[in-house]
Amino acid sequence: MTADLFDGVDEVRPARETIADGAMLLRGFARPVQHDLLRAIDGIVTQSPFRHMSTPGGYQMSVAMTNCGSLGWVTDRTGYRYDAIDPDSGKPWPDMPPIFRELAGQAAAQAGYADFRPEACLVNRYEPGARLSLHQDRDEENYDAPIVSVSLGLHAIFLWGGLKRADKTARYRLEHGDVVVWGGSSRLVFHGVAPLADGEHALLGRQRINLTFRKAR
Ligand code: MD6
Ligand code: FE
Repeated sequence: MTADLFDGVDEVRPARETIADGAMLLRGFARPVQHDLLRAIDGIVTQSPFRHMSTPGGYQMSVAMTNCGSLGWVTDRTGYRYDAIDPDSGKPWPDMPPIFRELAGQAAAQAGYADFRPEACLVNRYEPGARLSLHQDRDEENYDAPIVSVSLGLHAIFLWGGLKRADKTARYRLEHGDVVVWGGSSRLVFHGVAPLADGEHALLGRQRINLTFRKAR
């Protein structure tokens, strides 16, 4: 890792909360680099704009998505997969910005996962009413690496379940700048996002953007 993201702001000690074994919420961890992240997101969506993908069952997702990195997560009528090519542009996904890599690596390290080097970053955009139903992240080839998830903009209610779909869910409020890291025995926990409440965020307006970093292969 290069320079510490918190150089010069040593008084900022992000609060950490353990959600479950292997899963940690780092409140405000991304705030020191919020402007760099937003600038980088603008660059990504210029090359590969947000789009509403279709599920294998034929529904259009309410969350709009794009990706950066050498692999991107896509869904269409044929299923879910990681693909090096953006199906809309026909070109590789935009490169992962260095600030994304550094943030993901430092968040993972804070949560106890050393040397996290994701090659995929899914960028999700929620507008009021958009939601993500309960799911497991299991399109990756192995589950050894954690997933790092960064929340920006309007807050969301994150639903955290168990290893079975029917398990009871806990609710966590994810605010602008919060980072969730999870792996280990939590890696296959069912989770989702409740319908986004309307609001106005000072930097992002009426939306929430979530970045999820993964090692896909
Ligand atoms: C979201 N996140 O926060 C959706 N999945 O908008 C996810 O589905 C997710 O945050 C795996 C790991 C972390 C996540
Ligand atoms: Fe997920």
